[in-house]
Amino acid sequence: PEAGRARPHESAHLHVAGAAPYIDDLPELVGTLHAALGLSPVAHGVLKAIDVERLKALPGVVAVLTAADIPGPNDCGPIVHDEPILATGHVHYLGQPVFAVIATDRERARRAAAQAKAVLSIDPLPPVLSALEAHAKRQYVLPDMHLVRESAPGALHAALAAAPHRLQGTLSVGGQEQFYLEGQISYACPTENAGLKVHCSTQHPSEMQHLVAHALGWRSNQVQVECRRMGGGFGGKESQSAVFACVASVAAVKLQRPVKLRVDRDDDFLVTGRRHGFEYAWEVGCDDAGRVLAAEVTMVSNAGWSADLSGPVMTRALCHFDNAYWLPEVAMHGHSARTNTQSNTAFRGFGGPQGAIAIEVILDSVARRLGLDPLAVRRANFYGTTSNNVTPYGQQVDDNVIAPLVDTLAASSDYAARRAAVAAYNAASPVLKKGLALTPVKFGISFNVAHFNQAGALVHIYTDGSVLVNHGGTEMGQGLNTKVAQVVAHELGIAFERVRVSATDTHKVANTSATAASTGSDLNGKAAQDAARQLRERLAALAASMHGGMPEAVRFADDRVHVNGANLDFDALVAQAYAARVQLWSDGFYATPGLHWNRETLQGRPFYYFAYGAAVAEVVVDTLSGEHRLLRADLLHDVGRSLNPAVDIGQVEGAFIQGMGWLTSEELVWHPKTGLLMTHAPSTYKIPTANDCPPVFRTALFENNDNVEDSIHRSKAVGEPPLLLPFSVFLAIRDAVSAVGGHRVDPPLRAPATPEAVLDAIDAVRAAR
Ligand code: MTE
Ligand code: LUZ
Ligand code: MOS
Repeated sequence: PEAGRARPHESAHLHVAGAAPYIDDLPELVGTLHAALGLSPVAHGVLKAIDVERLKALPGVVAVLTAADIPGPNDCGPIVHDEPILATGHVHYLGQPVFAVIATDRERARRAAAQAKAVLSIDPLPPVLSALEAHAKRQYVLPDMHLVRESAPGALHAALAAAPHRLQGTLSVGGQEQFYLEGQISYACPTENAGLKVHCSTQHPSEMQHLVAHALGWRSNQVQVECRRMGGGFGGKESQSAVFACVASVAAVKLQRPVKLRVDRDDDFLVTGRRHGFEYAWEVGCDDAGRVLAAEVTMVSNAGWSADLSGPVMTRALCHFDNAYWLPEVAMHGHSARTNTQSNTAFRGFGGPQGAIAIEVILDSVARRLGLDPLAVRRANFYGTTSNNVTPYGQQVDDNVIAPLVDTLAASSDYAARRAAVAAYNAASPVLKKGLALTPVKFGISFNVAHFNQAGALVHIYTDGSVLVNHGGTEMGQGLNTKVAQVVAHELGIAFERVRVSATDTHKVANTSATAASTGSDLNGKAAQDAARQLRERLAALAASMHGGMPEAVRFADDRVHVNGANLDFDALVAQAYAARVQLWSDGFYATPGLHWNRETLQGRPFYYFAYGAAVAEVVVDTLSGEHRLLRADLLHDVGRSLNPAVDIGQVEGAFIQGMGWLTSEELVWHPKTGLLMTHAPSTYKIPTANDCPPVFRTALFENNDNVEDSIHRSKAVGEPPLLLPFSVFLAIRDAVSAVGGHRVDPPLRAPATPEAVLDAIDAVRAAR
């Protein structure tokens, strides 16, 4: 059967040959113009004037757009309408687009836009550049969120006061740049009679259609947005492709010429936001075994200058603070701080990693301060299967496999023996210290905005028996099109090679959700299956009418149709269906059942099911330089019944390395006075490379045939959950630093654990010893 077969990504042969076209590779239409954005050179100020005439006189410049040129509302905020496309009145961060230059070629457009400093008159105001500074000023993009679960009013504080051990701490975790290899790009082409086609590298074509129409003062049916593939999105093209789509579109319509807007890497960093950095203050009460009796945490995210998706990100952070653990009395407070920096947005995990890492560090601190083994403390706190299994937001955890999964991994990775070996190594090694950690993951699957959990698809069977699928999801390298094609081939009993998936296009499937929250194959796979099933039923009815027997008994397999003892060729049956005037195309639709959510109380069932995983990491830290190496990683991850184990293992490995980059090497530094993001290119911003993969890297999928929910072929979403597996790397580094103090001092290690951060933590451990 096709579902469950390991096969390469449908475009892999094109990717490796450089033959997969991205938007900048599409043949340009005659008359195409190029846009570049003029960016605010200050982090905060009052915009007094733009010397447009000076820009227009520059070589190759055809037009200059400012906010005044936007025909509709100057707004591209995805949820809250606090985000002008081009700045007016105030500038809110260094890098904010203020104007756009449209020129005959990209080079000239960029040269002119680079004159921003000379043509903008801005009265500077003091910027607020850190989340804690904004928090102190109570400056937020959204109202506070509080998620509290108490057995009785006041029980949390009573439990904290009565607990045998009461601990407090703080933690700082940095943000992360998506660093998609294909940068943000839109190519807008006017069509006839006030129409527009936009090629946009986006995870959310419907939202781009909607925002472009809004900016133009048009209706949605005038705008078509298409995306064949992205060179990566990672959340960075869920909402933040909008400013590029809107600027290119407004220019194209105004000039009635095709306009392309592609920013270079530096501008991509300066204009768009990324993963929210978080600051935490926590307090827990626990018993002698390290079992948490009560926990309270305050999380402050750096939202940047506007709301963007910061609300749902904070919601997901609050709903993942529990990770795999039963917290009987718990209070969480979330603040989305407004700062004069880029507006932070979705990034793989969407706040989940930021929520869950806090409890992992807390449990590690509990273990250190009580002198217990961190894995024993984790196990003591796992959710139960029949009791102690309700999350703080009121959803019962009824698919819990965390204990058997961790047991399997502890055994296969030889955890206990290696723990002893690491201790022996450290006893004999004064400078190099090894660390080992095992961390679990539980991740909720579904958009935490319930109505986004819907999808549509179209399946066409042509008279030659070939099949074309279109669905609302977008392909960003994650293998969604491969999985959807497998689902359709499986349903029709035909070879995978017969099925082609076409570009995502708002003219084909309407009102789609972002391809995000890891739900792409869950939602679009189900929608495509629904369409294919209708076609199969029509073909079965025809076959039964010709050959006798029950339509339900007709079987489709291996390009053949088995009916009442006869055995037909699929193509021949299709040709007969056409001649019999049977409709050979169908739509399909899916909405995830059973979800409900109260946004005021933060209670309900936001997730259809949970995905689980665990990882063991072993590191060695050089205590003189602060550098570390990951020596070995063992990953075990639950994808239910995998739709495609090859693609899934690639997702797990990729997410692990990407998350490791977030926690170890990717550091964002804003100039403390000017607010310039100084790490705005690969020269200063360090993502992991192939060389950072551990020499021993073992990834396995957990045997779990029992997804309790009716997901597509009982598979589980895989895109984001494994990004939490590299918590093990951060905690292994923490373990190695802790070894410096003979495991008697809890190390104050911040993320990313750069050499500087590791040395700071080692200094603190030595000072406290
Ligand atoms: N994998 C690749 N190669 N490129 C990407 O951009 N994005 C991740 C993940 N895996 C991404 C990726 C993110 S943030 C999400 S939400 C999911 O893929 C989205 O796709 P899916 O829902 O189809 O898994
Ligand atoms: N919720 C969520 C969202 O859980 N994941 C997402 O990617 C998302 N995007 C927009 C709004 N809510
Ligand atoms: Mo993924 S952060 O939900 O695009």
